[in-house]
Amino acid sequence: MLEPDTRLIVALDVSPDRAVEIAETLDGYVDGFKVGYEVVLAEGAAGIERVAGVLEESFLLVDLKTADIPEISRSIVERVSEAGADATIIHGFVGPDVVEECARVLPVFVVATMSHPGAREFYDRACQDIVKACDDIDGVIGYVAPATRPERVLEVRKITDKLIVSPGVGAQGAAPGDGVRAGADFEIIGRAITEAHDPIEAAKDLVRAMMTSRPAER
Ligand code: 3DU
Repeated sequence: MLEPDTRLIVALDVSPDRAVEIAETLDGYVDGFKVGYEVVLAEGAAGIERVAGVLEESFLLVDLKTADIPEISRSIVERVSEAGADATIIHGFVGPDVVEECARVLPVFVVATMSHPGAREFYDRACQDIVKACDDIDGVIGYVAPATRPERVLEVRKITDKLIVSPGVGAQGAAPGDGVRAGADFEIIGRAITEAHDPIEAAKDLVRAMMTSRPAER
């Protein structure tokens, strides 16, 4: 299970070889890793298996932002599960039937809204409705909400007691701690670590910075 400790999930949007290397080095130090299309398009499910294979302690989240009809989404999640993922990410805008079907197979995080500026156009308007519609679904373990707009994290936190994972720190402009201070349990950080000269030091610095701005335990 994903337990908050460092509160850092590292997004490994890098080649499978590099993903394995960073995962091996930071396993047990960070709470989790996230892999997605960079790894899967390079090596298919085998790329996920390789990363899962080196993790002894940290949680593995597979992020394909699945957004198809229920049957197809379910079969995608089945493959992701077989490859060794502990959880996966499903878009919320597709509706609770898709989320429910996927959550029968593997624990899921639902995207409530996204971190880029364009998410204001459409996704933000659906954010509260998505969380309300998905919160009673067994297998939904949490939501993705943006550290770049902490007010959205707050909005999600008011509705749910489930986990919130928050991307947008570092390369996208949010500061370490912006997500957790607004009520997220974890921050998902990619390029600020994977593109750093020393990813281990970068991860440690980010965790220190997050700790100093942490809210009281909930
Ligand atoms: O910007 P970074 O390099 O720290 O990476 C952020 C990761 O989080 C990346 O894998 C991206 O796909 C994911 N993500 C968002 O950035 C924004 C979202 O709303 C959802 C996921």
